[in-house]
Amino acid sequence: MAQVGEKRKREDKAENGSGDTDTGPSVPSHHPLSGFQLQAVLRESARDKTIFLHGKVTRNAQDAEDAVVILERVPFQADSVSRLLAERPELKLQLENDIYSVYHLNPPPELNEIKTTVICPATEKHIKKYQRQDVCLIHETGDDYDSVTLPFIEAQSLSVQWVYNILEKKAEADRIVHENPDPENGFILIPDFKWNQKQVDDLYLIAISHPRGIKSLRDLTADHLPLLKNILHEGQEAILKRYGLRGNQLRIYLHYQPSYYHLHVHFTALGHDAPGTSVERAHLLCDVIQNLEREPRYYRTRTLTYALRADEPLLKKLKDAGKC
Ligand code: DD3
Repeated sequence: MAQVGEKRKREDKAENGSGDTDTGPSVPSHHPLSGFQLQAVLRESARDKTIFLHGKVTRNAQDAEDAVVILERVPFQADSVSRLLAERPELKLQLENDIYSVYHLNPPPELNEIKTTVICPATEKHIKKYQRQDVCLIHETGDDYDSVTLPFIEAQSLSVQWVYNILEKKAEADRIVHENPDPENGFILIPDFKWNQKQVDDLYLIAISHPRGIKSLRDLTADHLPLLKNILHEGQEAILKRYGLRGNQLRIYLHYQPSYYHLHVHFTALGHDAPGTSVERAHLLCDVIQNLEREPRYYRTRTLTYALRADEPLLKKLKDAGKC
């Protein structure tokens, strides 16, 4: 498995925005999972080797906060596993039959990493997001967007503070892979949270646009072509330079609906089945550019199809308005 040839700087940031009052030494307030108590298993997947947990944590002595904790086994790296095997690791035999045998191998700690994502304090929305749910397909016309979806998005006023922190270099500044600083046609390319950056097989970066106020694919017009082309071409070039993957080894796309309403483009390794690449959600950037070149208001007017979870408030709004 190919590895990322970059030395990664340690991130020693305590980006603890909330509730960090001094409550004395009784509860260690520095550990992000202090006093973790499981509330519920939100979802698990044996295939993906992930589990999503809802828990309570007590980062300060007074009150327990809701947290979502995501645990994920990380991919293997050829060189570290080949070193391990060459060192004659202890193998516990499970079964033997003809030329076949199966063992338990307990790896050393450095090969036993569990990627741990913590969202704390987590809102009811975060907790719901990771619960399994029925989904329902929506065909949203341009008018549906104007009359239902847009007012809904605006009423929600979802925070994209973390995006602004990246754009203003207040967070993750040392992780930036490429920046075009132009306020109108520029962007920042940065590894997505979902990627541990240790192997390019599951490479996942996002390009975040410098201009603010472009909420999603729906807002794009021919005016944004220079920005989109910069993202496509400079993004490919930067990834080739840093990670050695060519443009034809990358899946470059936007989501509709996106999970946050600030224009961003996903770059994932073509060989990796990244989440969110289904036909009802992903729109290839090269197609988006072509469509806008042919029809400047293409995404303002066309019907966009996407799936919503049965419990999503937007689905209820669309149903109430008789749109599905
Ligand atoms: C998010 C969508 C948002 C849980 C999780 C992620 N890449 C991020 C904050 C910083 C980031 C991302 C929401 C939030 Cl795990 C809930 O994503 C982020 N920084 N996707 C990077 N580099």
